[in-house]
This record gives sequence, structure tokens and C-alpha cells, in this order.
Amino acid sequence: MESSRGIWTSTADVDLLLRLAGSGFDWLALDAQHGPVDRAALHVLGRALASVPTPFLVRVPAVDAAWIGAALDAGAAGVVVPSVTSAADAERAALAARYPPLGERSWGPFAPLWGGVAQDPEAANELVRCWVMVETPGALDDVEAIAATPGVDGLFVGPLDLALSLGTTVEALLDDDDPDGPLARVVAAAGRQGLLVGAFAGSPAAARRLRAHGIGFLAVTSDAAVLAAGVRAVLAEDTDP
Ligand code: 3PY
Ligand code: MG
Repeated sequence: MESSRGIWTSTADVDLLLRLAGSGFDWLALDAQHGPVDRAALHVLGRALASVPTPFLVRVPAVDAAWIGAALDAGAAGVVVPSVTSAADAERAALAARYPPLGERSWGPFAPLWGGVAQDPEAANELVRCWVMVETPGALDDVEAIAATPGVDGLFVGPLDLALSLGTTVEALLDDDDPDGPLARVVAAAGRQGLLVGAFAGSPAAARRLRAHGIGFLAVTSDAAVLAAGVRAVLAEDTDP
């Protein structure tokens, strides 16, 4: 299990994002599926993050080659592709993340315009990470084929949508220790192909339960959650109003 701790962010505010980038997490995941991060915001955030060492991923809005290319052009170390329902979806995502001859990514990185250096296509193909989300019944049914898809580097579980679409709860999903249960199937499929396996946890308690399944690449919290927790802690400590 490759372990690392990331923070999931929805903000389009560049100053807040830079603070979070320097807060000790191993990586950030900018969520462009839910929230205000559109293509223009992504560009501004990518330019700001080019000046800090913390890598960022972009959760793109859908299986969308244009968005995948734009996220990587903006300097993302990888993409997290949601709502995948089949191995064919996974293949489309993987092809969009790599330049020819491995894929169909179009040339247009912004690093040189921002004072940096563009990775050459071969290096970019080597370094980029294409995470495919497993959060639908279709992806779960096809998980072995998805894991075997060339160019898919990791399986990333979305517990909220997976539970919703399976008609169960996140609690039940995380506590399911059946060796044929959904999380066990994802971990086994990833393991057979030597892939990374990650997930959105959202809280340290959920992260512990996901690690118990062998899932170590985790978005442990989110910008909204740390803000809410900070406010709660301050109000609880200040008992003398
Ligand atoms: C999910 O849990 O479904 C996610 O996509 C995490 O944001
Ligand atoms: Mg989801």
C-alpha cells in the first residue's frame, strides 16, 4: 500500500489554495466536478501552484478528453476521472492523459509561459498519473478490465457515490469486510495489476477504515471540513463570551 495524505479542495480562491498547499499535506486534489472550479479558475490556480512544491491532482468533471488535457496543461501531476462506468470509459480517460504514441493528448503545456520548463512528451507520459474512479456499479462490475487498461495508473474509490449507487450507506461500505465486498474487489483488482489504490476519505475516521482495507492514497479531509473543524475548535475553546 503506497500511503500518502492529500486534501480535497473545492475552492477557486487562489490565496486559500496556496495556504492549503503549504499546510503539510502530500498533495491537493482540486475538484472541478463539484463547485466553482471552471477552466478559467483552473488556469489561475495552476499558475499559482506552479510556485510551490506540493503536487496537485485535478478531479475533472467527467470522462472528458478536453478537461483531462487542460488539467495536465495547467500543471496537474495527474487527473482523477469520475463517473467511469466501464473499461471503455477508462480507456478514453487513459488515452486523453498521454501524448502519442501512448495516447491522444494534445501539446499545449503552460509551464513555459509561467517561467518553468515543459516536460518533454516522453517524460510527461512517464510522470503523469491517471486515476480512474470506481464509484458506479458499472465500474465495479468492470473493475478487473479497468485495472488492466493500459495507461490507468490507479483506482480511486468514491465512497459517497459508490454507496449511493449500490443502495447502501458509506458506513456499511467502509465496514464491509467480506472478501468479495466492493472495496475488497477494488483492492484485489488493483493489486493484480500492480496499480495504486486511493480514495476520498473526508475524515481521519474514514481514512482509518479505508487503510484497514489496504487503501492508502487518501484525501483525508477537505477545505470545507478543515474550515468547519477549525471554527468548531475555536468556539469550543472560547468559553467566556
Ligand atoms: C465520492 O465519494 O463519490 C466522491 O466522488 C468523492 O468526492
Ligand atoms: Mg463521486
